[in-house]
Amino acid sequence: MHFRSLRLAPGVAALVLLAAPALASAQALHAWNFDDAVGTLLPGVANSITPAALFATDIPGVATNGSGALSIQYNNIATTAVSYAPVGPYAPATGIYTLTITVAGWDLPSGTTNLQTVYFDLRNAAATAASLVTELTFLASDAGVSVRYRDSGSANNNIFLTGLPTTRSTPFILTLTINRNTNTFAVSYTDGGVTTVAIPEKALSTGSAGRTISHFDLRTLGNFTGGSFTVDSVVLASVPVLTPLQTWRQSFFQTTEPQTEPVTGSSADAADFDSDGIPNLVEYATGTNPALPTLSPLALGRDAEGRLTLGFTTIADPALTYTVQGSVDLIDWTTVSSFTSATLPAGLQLVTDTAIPGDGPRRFLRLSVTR
Ligand SMILES: [Ca+2]
Ligand SMILES: [Ca+2]
Repeated sequence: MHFRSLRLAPGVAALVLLAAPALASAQALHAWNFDDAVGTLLPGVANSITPAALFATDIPGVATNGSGALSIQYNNIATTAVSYAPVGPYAPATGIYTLTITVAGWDLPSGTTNLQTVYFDLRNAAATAASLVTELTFLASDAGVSVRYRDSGSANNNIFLTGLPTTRSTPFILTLTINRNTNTFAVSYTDGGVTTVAIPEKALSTGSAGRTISHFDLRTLGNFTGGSFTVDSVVLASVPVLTPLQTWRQSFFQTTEPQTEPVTGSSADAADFDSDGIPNLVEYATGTNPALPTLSPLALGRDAEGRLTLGFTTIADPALTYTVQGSVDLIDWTTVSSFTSATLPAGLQLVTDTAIPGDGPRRFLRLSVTR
């Protein structure tokens, strides 16, 4: 723990008390890494692999990590009975997850009579069309390749991203983010180093809400010949849900975790990055900018009886405890008031000292913020 005192005005000081945090980091749940240099070519040969074949066992040169299974189809799954291998003990009823698919390229023959598609989808255990949670489709047509997003088994929810060439040999990275806390999803893609949000956060269909994602499937729909689809990797990962403080720290310091040693590290709670005398955690707790010199967040005053008052703004983060303490010698401190946003709604607070005037020649108040 570190202590840091801040003198704001005669008789007033602010203090921040720090505790070491223990926070989770991002975790890859399942990763299918294709171990050849350019990715695994999925040749456009009609029905070359039997339905429900697994990458790990049926396609040479493909490796998988983790206990999950990736199912691949080459023929029309819509008319074929398929048994899916489960993606391990994976039941994301809550939390945020990303599915990142790195495609090395493709060569999908266009045609209007038999549209060529490659599907990525996440399904629940039942693996029925109505249980689709999300679905991403590369669709080859005369107009080029589209990426189609669908959040249910219904074709009515299609949203198309058009303009991709029918043939390409440069990486295309597609990321699907599923937020099970809010039952929403979003899609972005990275092409040539530029990331574009294709679908901002959008509600999952009612047919998928509350369902368990337990299967991942990559397949082509329609037997195309003379083309190919090349995949580098498929990674399913959980994304930690940031606390309000982590979100704040990320926005100002590009990191979710505080630097702990030395205490002067720019993102440390007790650090004063902008040298305005206010520690970062106090800047956060009182709503000021830690990267811009700020006037004191504390306003000292007196009430009608002559007691000291301390005014300051609090934020709605229940993890914070605000404590006002008083002292006559800056050595021994007693608590005047202690509260959280659960006991006192966020906003302007005015704390009145418990000491009566005339107790001594000097009186100090300070604000302590802990988390
Ligand atoms: Ca500061
Ligand atoms: Ca500041």
